[in-house]
Amino acid sequence: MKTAFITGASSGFGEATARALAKDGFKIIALARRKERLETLAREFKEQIHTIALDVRDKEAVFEAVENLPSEFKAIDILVNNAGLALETQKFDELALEDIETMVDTNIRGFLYVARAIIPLLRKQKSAYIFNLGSVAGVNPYFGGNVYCGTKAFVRQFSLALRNDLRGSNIKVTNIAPGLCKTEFSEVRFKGDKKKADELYENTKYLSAEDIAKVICSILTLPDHININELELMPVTQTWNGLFVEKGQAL
Ligand code: NDP
Ligand code: 8X3
Repeated sequence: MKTAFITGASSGFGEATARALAKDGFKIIALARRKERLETLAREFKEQIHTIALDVRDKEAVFEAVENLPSEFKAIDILVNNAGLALETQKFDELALEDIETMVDTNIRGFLYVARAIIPLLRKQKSAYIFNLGSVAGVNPYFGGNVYCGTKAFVRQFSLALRNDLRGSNIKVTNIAPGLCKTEFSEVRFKGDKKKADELYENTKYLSAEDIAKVICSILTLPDHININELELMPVTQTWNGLFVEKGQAL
């Protein structure tokens, strides 16, 4: 039985991927801060799931949890490094310092702590897989995206560069870069303003968390010699906005 370590497993992509892989017979290590949410998963999948309630920004806690994994969960085949968030859509110079720090500390530092703690375990396997959750925001610099776009550009470039370091190891790495997808993401971004979050998804078709889980599961069925470096996906309703030109600006 293979084992997947999934961060952000209490909601959205992480939870959907945990469910999909558990249904496919994987053992799951499900990590997030909200213990109650993880316990719901654990009740459903019983001994197939080990839960870890912690904040990925807590370096010591991340390394300690990985060090103290139960022996039956120590052989990790798949890492889904997914926990992350965006906060607000203000201009960078209006953004609260605390929000800037939370995004950088979660999407970059916490993400790296998890990768650094898990990769030595993946190296012990005959073959293994890392899925990093990037975003279309990593290549599309949209208005109000500033720090979030930067963190996802980091995830993208790190994912590609990591492939070099893992040369010869049979560990694959894919940067998954989704577009508009309805999860808790926008509610978190707008700090609980559900109305504002829902407006984004009104009268259009968006991706679902289950769509992302399907993409991850289908990549896992590909022949061993194929590495998908990056996979960008959007709903068919979403396209790019083009470059912006300011009219009437005095120069
Ligand atoms: P959700 O808000 O639904 O899920 C985010 C998950 O991350 C939750 O399980 C949350 O759990 C966890 N998380 C957040 N901060 C921390 C932390 N400090 N420590 C541990 N866990 C944390 O969002 P999505 O599922 O949509 O997002 C998952 C990833 O995909 C993110 O990296 C996001 O940036 C990215 N993404 C999302 C898109 C979208 O449109 N939804 C599109 C492209 C990329 P808890 O609060 O319990 O800790
Ligand atoms: C989430 C998608 O376009 O809101 O990464 O940044 S977007």
